[in-house]
Amino acid sequence: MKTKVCIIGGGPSGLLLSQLLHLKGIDNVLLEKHSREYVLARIRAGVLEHGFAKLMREAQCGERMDREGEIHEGFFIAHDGRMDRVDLHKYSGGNSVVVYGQTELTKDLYEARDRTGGQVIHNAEDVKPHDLTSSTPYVTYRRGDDIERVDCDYVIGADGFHGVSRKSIPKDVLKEYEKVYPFGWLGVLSRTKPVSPELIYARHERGFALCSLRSQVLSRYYIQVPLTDTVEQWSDDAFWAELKRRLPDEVAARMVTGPSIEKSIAPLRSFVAEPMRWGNLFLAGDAAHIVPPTGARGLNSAASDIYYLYHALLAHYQQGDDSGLENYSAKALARVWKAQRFSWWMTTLLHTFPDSIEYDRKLQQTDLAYLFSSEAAQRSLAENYVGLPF
Ligand code: RFL
Ligand code: PHB
Repeated sequence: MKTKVCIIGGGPSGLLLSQLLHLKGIDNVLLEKHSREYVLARIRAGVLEHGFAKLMREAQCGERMDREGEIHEGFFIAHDGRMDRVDLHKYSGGNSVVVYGQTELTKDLYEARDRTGGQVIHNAEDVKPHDLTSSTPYVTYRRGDDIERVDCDYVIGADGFHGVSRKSIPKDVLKEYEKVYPFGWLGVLSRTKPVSPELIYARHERGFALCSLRSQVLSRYYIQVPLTDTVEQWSDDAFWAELKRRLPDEVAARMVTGPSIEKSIAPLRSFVAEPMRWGNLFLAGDAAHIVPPTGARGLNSAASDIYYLYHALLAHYQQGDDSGLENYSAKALARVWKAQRFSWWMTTLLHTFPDSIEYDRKLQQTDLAYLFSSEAAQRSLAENYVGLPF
């Protein structure tokens, strides 16, 4: 098979790029290791930057998001027995975020690829990129007993943190930066009315908690747990009791509980791989960088990579201009590191660290007191949360 761009990974990054390129007549093939059902069973992000929402519309995938997603102009931080609101709209120059689940967004992208006749190959096993520094790279994969080959101009590694793309960059070229946090998030999805119309991030001595939502009948809650905990250890009753303990009394009192329809633990990690380009391989999304979910940046950083790559590939194929491809790694990394900084700050501000001393806790309280006494600090938080410009 011959194509222009071979995309490895059918998560939101790969699908969005595939759709955007297709709409401009740039032929591409997408290889996904798992089945569509498997990909759509993952419950992950919920908050989209306004710039990402715009990109979804440009990809002709924004209709359901605009109909069913919720525009949020602020969120709460519960701390020290009180709740303070961050006014995103006021402090970011009129911007907001869209609350719309990654699962729904991925479903919309798959439907768009079906509608426009996209080449999406599922259950592609043993995907391997080859000859990445030549002008004729190719990718092989196995289907049953057959080895298939895709010849292309460029390979896009959008295969997540555990994918093969990043690993095909030689060790002496790739520099990896990593910070692993000593806790994880236990997440529960439940068919219950959300406790608050806007998200609540809660700092509490017992650990962080987050009240989020997917719709007015579907709630998503998280609590910080030790890395040694397992999902089996947490009954629904134990989860609700612990969540309520970490929230202000009046919020806990109006919490509607119910059976969990999904429950999982995600470890928290910060990770960046540099460079994001090697020869004709370009990394995008979780394949190149991971953030702890506290700042809601992960999926959004993936979207900004795709924005840069899409425009770089357009300039190459439409005008023979390679400057976007040349600058991709530096440009994407500059924004990625800002998302890293913001996610690290939010995580450090709101979590209880097992090795923290009294001094650290005082600093967290002071940081929060400063935040809500300073318009400049709230402006900084708001501009990062709604998404820095691409
Ligand atoms: P994905 O979604 O991991 O998709 C990669 C795809 O590649 C496939 N793959 C392969 N395909 C072929 N060959 C191989 N060898 C392959 N190896 C892997 C995989 O099957 C998969 O389908 O990466 P992508 O597309 O870059 O998207 C990134 C986002 O999924 C991720 O950043 C977010 O989910 C992070 N995240 C959040 N981001 C936000 O912006 N806002 C949020 O509110 C938010 N909340 C979260 C989150 C992540 C969480 N977890 C579980 C880590 C909340 C949580 C709890
Ligand atoms: C979510 O709804 O899953 C979510 C929202 C905000 C975050 C992280 C996760 O910061």
